[in-house]
Amino acid sequence: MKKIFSYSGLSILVIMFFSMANVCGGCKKASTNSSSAGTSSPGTNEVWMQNTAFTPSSITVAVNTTIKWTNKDGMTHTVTSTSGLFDSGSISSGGTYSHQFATTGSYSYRCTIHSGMTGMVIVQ
Ligand SMILES: [Cu+2]
Repeated sequence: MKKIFSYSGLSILVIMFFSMANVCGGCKKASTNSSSAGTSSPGTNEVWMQNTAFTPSSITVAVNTTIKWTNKDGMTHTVTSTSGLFDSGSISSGGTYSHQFATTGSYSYRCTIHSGMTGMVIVQ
């Protein structure tokens, strides 16, 4: 009787260990997924349209770099050069726009829908 008791006690410990390991594994998986799917900041040569603003509002890149804008908002935005060099047209929620900058200079742009939404690309 005593042997059976200790055996079942061990079984419970083993079961608890594995279920805890599974829970931890699930936690790790969930956090990895959320960090890859919903990263909190734009990557290199990326600009986000988020909360009716360009983030970063000013980006500095080397010549011939392609910058990618991604609309993270639920509303439509545009990426429109104030000098007429580039214009994305309407970018709906989740949409992207890319433009390659082949010449050094400072290029300001804005969203034509939201007047306070401005950004700058500096090409060196
Ligand atoms: Cu906008």
